[in-house]
Amino acid sequence: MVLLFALAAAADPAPIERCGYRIVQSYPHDATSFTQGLFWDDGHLYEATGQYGQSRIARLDLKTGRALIQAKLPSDQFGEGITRWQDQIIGVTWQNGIGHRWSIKDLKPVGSFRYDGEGWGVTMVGDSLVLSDGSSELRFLDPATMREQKRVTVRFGGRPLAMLNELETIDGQVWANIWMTDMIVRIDPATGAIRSYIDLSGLKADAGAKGSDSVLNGIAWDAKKKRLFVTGKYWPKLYEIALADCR
Ligand SMILES: [Ca+2]
Repeated sequence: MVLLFALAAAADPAPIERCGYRIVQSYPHDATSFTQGLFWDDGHLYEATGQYGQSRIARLDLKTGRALIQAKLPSDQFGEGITRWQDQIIGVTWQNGIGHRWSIKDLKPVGSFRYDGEGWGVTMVGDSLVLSDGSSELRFLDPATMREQKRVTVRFGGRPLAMLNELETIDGQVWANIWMTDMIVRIDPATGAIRSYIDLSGLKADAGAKGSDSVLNGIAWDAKKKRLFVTGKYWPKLYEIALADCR
C-alpha cells in the first residue's frame, strides 16, 4: 500500500502554483529601451538593451529611469541579457556568439568571450552562469572560462517549454520571462521543473506600451529590500510588483 502510494505520487507531477500580482509602485522607464537584461545591485538597476546600433548597458537611477553611466555595444551586435559576477557585468548578444565583460564599477570593458548558439538571458546560480537561448534548455557555464558544465530542459508539467528569455535568480530559483507572453515562470534549476508561474496580464496595458515588440521582459530582484522589479521592451514604466492570490 505504501509502495503503491509512492508510485502514484512519482507519476503525478507536482502541482504548478499560479500567481497574480499587484503593483506596489511604478517608476519611469526609457520608452526607447528595448529591454533585454535587468538586475539590481547596490542601490541601482542595471539594464541591457538590444537592437543593432542601439545596444547598450547602463546603470539606471530608479526614480528617474535615466542612465547614470552607460557603455555601448558595437553597432553590429544585438545586446541581450546581463548579470553580475564578482566585480564584472557579464553580457551576451543575440546571434553574434560574442559575450562581453565590463567592470561593474565604471562599465569599462574588461574582456570578451565566444559561445555557441544564441544568447538570450543570463543569471548566476551559485557559481554557474546560466544562459537561456530561446529554446527550452538552460545552459550552465563556468563564468571564468565559459566552458559548459551541464544543461537542463525546462518543463511545464512534463512538457518542454521554449522561449525562455530574461532570467533572474531569487532564493535559489530561476525566474524567466517567456518571450511574447505575459508570463514569468519559476524554475527549479536542479531539475528544470517549473514550480509556479505568474500571470502579469494587464501590466503592458497599464504601462501604456503598444506594438507587438513591446513585450514583458526584464526581472530584477533587490535581495536586501526584497523588492521585485519588472518591465518590458519600449515600456514607459518599470514596476515594483508583489505576488498575489497564489494558489
Ligand atoms: Ca534579470
